[in-house]
Amino acid sequence: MANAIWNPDMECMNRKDLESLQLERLKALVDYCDRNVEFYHNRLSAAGVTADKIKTLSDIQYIPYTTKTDLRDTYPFGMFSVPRKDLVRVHASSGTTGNPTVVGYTREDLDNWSEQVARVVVAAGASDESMVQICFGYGMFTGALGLHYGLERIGATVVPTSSGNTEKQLKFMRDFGTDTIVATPSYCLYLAESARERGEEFPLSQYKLRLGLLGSEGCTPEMRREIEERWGNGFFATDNYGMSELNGPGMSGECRERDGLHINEDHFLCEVIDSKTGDVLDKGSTGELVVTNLTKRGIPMLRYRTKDITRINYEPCACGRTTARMHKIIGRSDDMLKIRGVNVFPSQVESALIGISEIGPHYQLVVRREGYADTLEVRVELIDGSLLERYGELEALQLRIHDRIKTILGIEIKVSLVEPKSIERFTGKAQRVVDLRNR
Ligand code: DLL
Repeated sequence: MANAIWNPDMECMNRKDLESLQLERLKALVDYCDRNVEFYHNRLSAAGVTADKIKTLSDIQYIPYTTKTDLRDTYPFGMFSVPRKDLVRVHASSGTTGNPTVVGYTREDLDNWSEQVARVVVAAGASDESMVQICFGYGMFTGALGLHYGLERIGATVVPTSSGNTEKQLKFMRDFGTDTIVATPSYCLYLAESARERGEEFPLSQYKLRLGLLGSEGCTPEMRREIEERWGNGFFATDNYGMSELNGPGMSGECRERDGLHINEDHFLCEVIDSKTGDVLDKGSTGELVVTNLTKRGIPMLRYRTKDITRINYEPCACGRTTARMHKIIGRSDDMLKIRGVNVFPSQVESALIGISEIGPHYQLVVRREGYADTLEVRVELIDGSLLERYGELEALQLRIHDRIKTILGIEIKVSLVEPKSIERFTGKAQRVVDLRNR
């Protein structure tokens, strides 16, 4: 796989030049929001902020945060800043409650978006030689079309299979010699599993798959190793991140060093805050990521609270890029389960489960309230269902898993080992948590 840089001028810029470009863009954005979006005009006026008050990047702290609730409250187009005829696309992300969040793109936005994705996929190792199967659902979700346009921009051959229809996905992969896959980590793993169910052996040597552009949901290093071992043949999985409110995929992605996700900093100005107090944290601290999309025009985003937990490393990378790198998403502040006062992220449970040969990579966390106490049940699938009848072995395995998870979380849990294939599979983002406390 190639080790190229798509836009060295931007990706390898020295920090001083980058920061002055960010400042110039930030001022222009504040002015633009003030003049074109009533919502922002009101917010900025109430806070006493105008573009000429922004003298340094740290003056961003005077701008109020924007949240998903603001987008929902102004559904569908209340935060758009251009007349509808200037929009060339809309996308939406479906939340679990209330109105979806709707986002709009001008032609210039689509152009910037493709550029951002082009950088991310080239950093991961894709090139104009790549044959890429996009297994994200095409539609209102930003994942498929976002990656599609970025990959076309670099000249890759795109195979837009969309999600689902596993048999056909595998057939095209074999027949076309697909070498790169775009999917969620859980779907990439599921495809490998499905190939084995057709009677193929791990590692899956009938396939030419070498590169995974995986994103849209978290993936622990342990799960990534599992995915790579199943596909075999040097399959190299990379992580990329984004969200529809910030265009979609393309905000950041890993290079071949896989030591953090390079942020497209000329487009995205990032801060890390304490999600409880809203205070901006020192560089390098772990907290909630807040992003200002410096170049977005259809629906501009000032200090958007992502709810994703990470930290940012500003050291230059061995790959030659100087852009800051965000750590893999550790969890979401709203995904974090508070169980008997302890913070629990699904990713912690995942890292405890991977590597135990008797169980598959599918799991679910079920939280209940019994009396006044919260309980956590971790449901895990066995690879061999006949173990359910061998009580001695089953109990020993249950205890081993229990102890591993308990050591990491520090709280009592219940482990249930369940039949193979009894936990629901997802072609999009996997849903790991079932919270029954408020039912
Ligand atoms: O998931 C955009 C995307 C598509 C990114 C394809 C990468 C690849 P939304 O549907 O709006 O957009 O969901 C955004 O998904 O706030 C994170 O919580 C989560 N997420 C996205 N990428 C990652 C990742 C797309 N690499 C929400 N790791 C975000 C962990 C991720 N979580």
